[in-house]
Amino acid sequence: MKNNNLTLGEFIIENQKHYKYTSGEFSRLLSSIKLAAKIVNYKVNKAGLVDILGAAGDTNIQGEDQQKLDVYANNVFMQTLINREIVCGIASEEEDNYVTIKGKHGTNENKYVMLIDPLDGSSNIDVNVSVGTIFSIYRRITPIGTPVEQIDFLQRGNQQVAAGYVVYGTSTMLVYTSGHGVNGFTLNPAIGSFYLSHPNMSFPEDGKIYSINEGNYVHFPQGVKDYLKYCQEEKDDRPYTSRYIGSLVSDFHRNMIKGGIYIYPTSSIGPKGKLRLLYECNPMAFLAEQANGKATDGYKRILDIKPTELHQRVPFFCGSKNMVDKAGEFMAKYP
Ligand code: AHM
Ligand code: MG
Repeated sequence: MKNNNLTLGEFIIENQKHYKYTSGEFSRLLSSIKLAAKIVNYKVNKAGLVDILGAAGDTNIQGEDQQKLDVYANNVFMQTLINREIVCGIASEEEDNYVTIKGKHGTNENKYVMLIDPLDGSSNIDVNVSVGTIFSIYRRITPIGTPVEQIDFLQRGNQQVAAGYVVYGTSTMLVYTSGHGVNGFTLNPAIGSFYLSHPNMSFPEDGKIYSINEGNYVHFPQGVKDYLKYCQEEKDDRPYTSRYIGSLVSDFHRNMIKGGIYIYPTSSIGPKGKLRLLYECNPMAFLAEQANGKATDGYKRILDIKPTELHQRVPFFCGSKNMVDKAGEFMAKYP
């Protein structure tokens, strides 16, 4: 089939041949994510019209205010997957603990766990800037037929079966990998279908964009400060361009298309960084590597880190290979 007019549903069926296990469970899981994404998209697009803005009053486990749309997106993704009994467990950035799903006959027969950041960058909602959903899928490691355990979620990122994001932007896109490259699908809102619009997405090896919250400069480690000075130096093809939306999915998406690096380092005010290994860094790192890019914590590969807790934070350097390598050279001077 030609790529023209290929819908996400058709693409998933066509690509079933890549999957080692062809029970259809994985395809149905992707279809459920697609459905939940459309529901959240509808609500996000209406955010300015209805009284849904502002903090819901709750505080999530990281001690941050939850916006109402965070809560909504979390409920939609959780309920869609729970009702369809398609995974054996879900962990969400918005929930303290993972949720066990027993499956159709209470027999725990499903084999996948999903981790999700239902609405990343939610501080951007009330100013009409793009937000996103990030998801990550693993095969469980505890035996089928038993309830999931925390170790099913604390797997290294290199064990991911699939990962992706939805960006609710000027147009809404779903971008995912199942380990065979990265493909992007754009939602046609009139019809409600995602179409393959960006086949085989790939980071340019080099880039000229750096994305970091420079307001925190004084708090950054010396390696990061030195790399930023390098980006700003007038030499060769530099200075680079600074672009920071403050919405990881959107910053990543732009950098993948144009070439660039995203950095959320440790700092004196956030000694572990801000981003969560399981819900944000691992899925984005898997996508980056599948798209010819790279992701490290400044020193080592993100996907090789052994997680120790569900809401663990790590520093994150992600994007065009040569840029991540160059930043790594500066970091290596201060081990
Ligand atoms: P969130 O999960 O609470 O939305 O936080 C993650 C977001 C990322 O999308 C974004 O890149 C970063 O936080 C921005 O943080 P800061 O405002 O500190 O630059
Ligand atoms: Mg987040």
